[in-house]
This record gives sequence, C-alpha cells and structure tokens, in this order.
Amino acid sequence: MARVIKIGAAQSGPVQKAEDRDSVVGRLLELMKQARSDGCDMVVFTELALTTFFPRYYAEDRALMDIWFETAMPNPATQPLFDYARDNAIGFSLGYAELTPGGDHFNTQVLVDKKGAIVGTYRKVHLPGHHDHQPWREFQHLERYYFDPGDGFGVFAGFGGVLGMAICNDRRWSETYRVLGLQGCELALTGYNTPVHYAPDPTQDRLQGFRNHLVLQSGAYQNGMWVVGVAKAGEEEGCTLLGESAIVAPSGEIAALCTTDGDELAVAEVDLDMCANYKETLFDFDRYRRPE
Ligand code: CDT
Repeated sequence: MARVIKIGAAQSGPVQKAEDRDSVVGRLLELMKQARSDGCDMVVFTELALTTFFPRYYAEDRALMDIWFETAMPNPATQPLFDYARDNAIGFSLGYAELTPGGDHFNTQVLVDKKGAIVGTYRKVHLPGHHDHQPWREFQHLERYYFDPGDGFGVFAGFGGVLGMAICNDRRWSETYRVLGLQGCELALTGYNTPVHYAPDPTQDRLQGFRNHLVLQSGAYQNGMWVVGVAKAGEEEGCTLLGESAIVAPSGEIAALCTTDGDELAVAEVDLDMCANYKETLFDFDRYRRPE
C-alpha cells in the first residue's frame, strides 16, 4: 500500500509581543481547519509558534522570561489544537518554549498523532546566537542564555513512516540530517525563526533565502528523506523574519512553497516510498559510506 501523507506546511506570520496565546492558537487553528478541508493528514507549525521570538530581548533577571515558556503540553491555551486533532483525525507538529518541572528550559517541538496524542518530543540541539547581552546589536539573539541544549536527534514511528524533528538552526548543520538519516528517517519536520539581518556579518543578509533552501534541499537529497521547513515570517517587533516555508522531496526538489510572509498553508502529497529510491541506490549508507 502506498504510504502517502498529505502535509500542510503551516507558516505563521509575525506574532507581536502583545499578542496572547489564545489569539495565536486561534490563528493556528484556522490553518488546521484549512489543512483539513484540503485533505491533509498533518500540519507542521513553526519554531516557538505560540509567542513572539523572545530571545531578541535581554532580561538581567532571566526568570522574568519564564512568561514565554509552557510548563505543560497540552495546557489550557493549546488544548484546542489537540482537541481539533483528535476530533478531525489530523496530526500536527508544534514548536514552543518548554520549562520542565526540574527547571530546565528547552526550545522544543512535539509531534502529535491523529488521535491528539504526543508521540514524539525533540529539544533543540544547536542553539545559535550569544549568551551575554550585546547592546551594539539592533536586536539580541539570546538562545544560548535562555535555553539548555537538547540531547540528540531521535526518530519516531508514525503516519506510516519514520519521522524526525529539528529546529531552525539545526537545519544548517549536515549532522542533523545525517544522524536522522542513519536512523532511517523518511520525513524531517523543522520550524524556524530566521532574522534576515545577521549582525556579526551583515554581508550574509542578502542570501538568507537562498541558504534556507540550500540546506533544506541538500539535507533532503543527501539522506533520501522529505524535509518540511516552516517559518515564522514577516515584520515582528521591527525585526524582519524570513518566510519561504517549503516542503522538499528526497530528489531535492521543492514540492510546495509559501509565497507570502503571513499565515499561509503550503500543501504537498508526501510519498514516503520515494525515499527508498535514494536510500537504496545512490545514498545506500551501508554500502557506500566511508565513515573511517
Ligand atoms: N531561531 C534560530 O535558530 N535562528 C537562527 C538564526 C541564526 S543567527 C543568530 C537560524 O539559523 O536561522
């Protein structure tokens, strides 16, 4: 039987500081409803989908920033997403800031099945930016101050295949895809908040869009997997975030693409069996890799 998952890459437009969780969840629900009417099996939301990208702000008292974190998932604000998933048999993946009972802070993404149950949790490994306040920057990128690093890339059985997750900066690193690929991953889901302006070297700003697709497409092709990259895009508190969310095939081709910087759904039929075309030929790891 063919293993085809219809996926909606559910890009978010900007989330301003003042927008509350209920309002954001309402926007995400709208995208889920649209995905359902398009016949999708799953929607993929972005990194830190519930709030503004708060690592752009510095607080000397780090605990003040706990307002941006979720202490449980689901919780009263996000429960409507889980209810909708269960009632309509549509899965989703959601990025958010997680504060654990033990006091650890993670940049987290969950995979939720068609029954509305969490079947996978991933915590961001590659934390970009800086640890200290750098007032010379137009905006901060303090992920290394607010988050603890996750402990690795796992895969999860679901939706008829082998799925993995990665978050934003992870997508730039070849080992992200390789570690997933070595575990047989057929579909990697990744959300991102990518400021177009890169303060340490603004000459990189011009090619942000090119590099986003470069890494998603090469990661997919070199590991024979589908990759879904989903942005939070647009003008968020004076910071321009890259859009161009995309669903990439194991061939390296873009199968669906967002063309705005707002809330938008890009839909593709993801045939997981296409992965074998690459995993069992040109990128047959057991046969051809030379890790030594
Ligand atoms: N959210 C995230 O990981 N953004 C980074 C910005 C890098 S510059 C500090 C990214 O790789 O897109």
